[in-house]
Amino acid sequence: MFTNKESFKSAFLERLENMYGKNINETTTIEQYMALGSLVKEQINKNWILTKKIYRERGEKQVYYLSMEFLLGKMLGMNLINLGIYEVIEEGLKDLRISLSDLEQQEPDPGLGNGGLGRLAACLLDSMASLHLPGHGCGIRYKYGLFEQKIMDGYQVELPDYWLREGNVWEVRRSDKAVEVRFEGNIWVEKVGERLVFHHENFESVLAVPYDIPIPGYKNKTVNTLRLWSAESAIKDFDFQCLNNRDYQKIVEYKRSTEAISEFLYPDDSKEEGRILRLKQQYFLVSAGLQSIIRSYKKRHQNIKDFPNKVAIHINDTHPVLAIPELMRILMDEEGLEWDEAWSITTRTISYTNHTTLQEALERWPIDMMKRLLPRIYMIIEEINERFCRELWNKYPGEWGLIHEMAIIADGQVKMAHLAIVGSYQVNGVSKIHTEILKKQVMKNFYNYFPYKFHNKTNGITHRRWLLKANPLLAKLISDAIGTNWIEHPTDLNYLLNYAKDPSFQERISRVKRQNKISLSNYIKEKYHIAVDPDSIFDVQVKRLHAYKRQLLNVFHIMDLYNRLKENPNLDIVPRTFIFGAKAAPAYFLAKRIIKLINTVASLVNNDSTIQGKIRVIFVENYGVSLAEKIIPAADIGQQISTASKEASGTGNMKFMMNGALTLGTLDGANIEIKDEVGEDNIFIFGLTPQEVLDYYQYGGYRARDLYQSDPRLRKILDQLIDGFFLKEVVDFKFIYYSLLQENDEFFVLKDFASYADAQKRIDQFYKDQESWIEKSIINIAHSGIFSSDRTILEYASGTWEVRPIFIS
Ligand code: 26V
Repeated sequence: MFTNKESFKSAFLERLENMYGKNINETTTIEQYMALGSLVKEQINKNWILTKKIYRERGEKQVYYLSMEFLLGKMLGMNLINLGIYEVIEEGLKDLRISLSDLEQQEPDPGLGNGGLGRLAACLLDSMASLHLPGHGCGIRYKYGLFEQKIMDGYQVELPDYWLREGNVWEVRRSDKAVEVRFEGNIWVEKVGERLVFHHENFESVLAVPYDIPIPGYKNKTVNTLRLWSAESAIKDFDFQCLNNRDYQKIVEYKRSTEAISEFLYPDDSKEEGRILRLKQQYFLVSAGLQSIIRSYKKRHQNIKDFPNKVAIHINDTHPVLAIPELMRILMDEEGLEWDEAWSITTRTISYTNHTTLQEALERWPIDMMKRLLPRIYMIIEEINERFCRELWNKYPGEWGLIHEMAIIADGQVKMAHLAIVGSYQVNGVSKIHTEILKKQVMKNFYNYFPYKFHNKTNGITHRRWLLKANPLLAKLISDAIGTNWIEHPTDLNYLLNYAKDPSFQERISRVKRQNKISLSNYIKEKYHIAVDPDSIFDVQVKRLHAYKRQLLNVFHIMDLYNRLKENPNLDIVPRTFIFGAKAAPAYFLAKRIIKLINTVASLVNNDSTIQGKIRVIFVENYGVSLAEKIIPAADIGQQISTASKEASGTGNMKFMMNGALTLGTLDGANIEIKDEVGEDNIFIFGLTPQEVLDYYQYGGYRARDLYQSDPRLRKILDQLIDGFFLKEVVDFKFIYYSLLQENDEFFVLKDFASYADAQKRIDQFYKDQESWIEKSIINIAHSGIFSSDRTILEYASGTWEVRPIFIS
């Protein structure tokens, strides 16, 4: 380990020479990054090997977190922090006139996820390793992550994200651990004695090759593994030589189609029906993952019947739900167990977390597609369904309607959420309100039938990335005040309450925030050539673009503010900088029009000198983990303004509060729990309650048009969308206009507008009293510890997985 900068410097110089045959002066920044990465990786390797050895020898229970998405963020800085050598390396590099942060910038941000669900997976991995828990990730090594977003003429343009261009220093290809995954073909059944034996033939074989990434814990010796699978053809090179032309064509086609499986990440944009490749990806992940889990289990243990005591498998939403029939297949067809035994093992091994109640996001696959692609798996699902429906019939004789509603297979489709509930021992929601909505509404029939399966695990975020790493100035200030214990015990942040009213601490907090705002302003200036005022309120909404997240409400309020400033240039408001960051799924037309609207409003506002720079609107391109780390520490306000009942939890809300921003939010997801922690005076809540929203959906009674008619401010804004107000624009925003007035505003934007504008006004007033504002900010930081993913993981470890820490020494 590099205990001093001298030993690091000589190792670094030597590594540069060995890797590139160059002196340091001749190397490029990317080469320096690669060399540093490889050195750091080497440091991690020792404990990685040790951890694996100890896990093998002790034979204690292991957790596998199956997820189609892991939004890791850059790894160099975090790894250095976890190893406890960030400062030494920084100093050593400084001597060599290299900036560590420049090197950190070289690392591509692996965009292997869409948003909250993928980032949660990454936070949970960090917490498992930091809490000495034997928990591993299992995912797909997409060649292309979520698209890179460019804004051109105000529109989103999508470019491929080829994050592996320069290679990935953190991964190790493990060809020796490759497994075969089979698609299509047909099944024939043979009776051998009393047993039915299932034979799969004419299948298409795909090779799954794992790439392992080490996940080190914070200043401990635990190094867990994230295993990402890559799809390759199962053909060996020499086969090519003895082929005629026709076969050659076929092989090329086969190679192309297998490699396509791990080619790119699907954006969460709707209608997956017909998108056979996505289903292939799901089975690919699950089959490769389970084969490797079972292989490793068998190395450590003799008896397959003990499996649930030694292995917990968690599925991140329904995307990996085929783990249930796949485990059944392996246990029966390969391990020779009977159905009942296999079912008992499976349903004691697999647990599930739901991440959305949006109907359109609940996965369903056409029977035909599944049958053709996964014939044996489909047979097993059919059997699970039949047995489950029979059970239902016993409990609810004659209730056809109910049984039809609860069936796993119905209406020509396989309902993945139903399969997940039936085949797992636990179903988790991600915030209190979300779990209640699952129990009382979306999954109420299942809750009545399996009440003991439903639990809440409010999400969390790793405070090590989102505070210690992202906001070093604040982290230092906190440690100066209360010591460094909070890094391992985040609820210790509570001690900051003692300083909430302390003028000198307030002063320092405010200086840190200002410094972070200046850094972000510099970035914005450099990138967009727009000057923003660090003394203005930084009011931020960064997240995926979805109608239910209501970026529209935010932009309508900006239009209203602008209208009022035009009427009265002396309007007394604190200057505001509205910052947006959002990717829209490529096929999501409404979302893309909203991006265009934000950018159109931005250029109107930013170029109008008559409003004296009182408001600025910035849309940052290509929002992702790295930008979040820059933006969130600079925020005064974090907007969490989803239609109540729609956001399962939100995790951005937690990142903002932890960085001292106040939440402007609805009573939705984890906002409710944030409010309960900080108290009503330290958060800006507005809008309909979840119950009110649900009641409107159930009983009707909302007419958006009435609001358009009765509220002149709203009428003006809506008219501006279509009356040529945005002069230079060839587009109009009819589509948005109609979604609100013709389609009756599904997400209650107009309904919540007045209350939102009022909350914004309160923010303006409160901000003028800086002392009390900073006090509120400190109170938010002090209460954020409970939202660390350490707490979430401890709840999963004891309440779901029953797994204990293993100390590596
Ligand atoms: C998928 C789709 C696909 C169809 C169109 C609409 C739509 C909307 C959302 C999604 C994503 C569903 C899964 C997801 O990312 N959920 C997020 O999970 C986070 C971690 O639990 C949670 O904090 C967010 O509230 C939740 O939206």
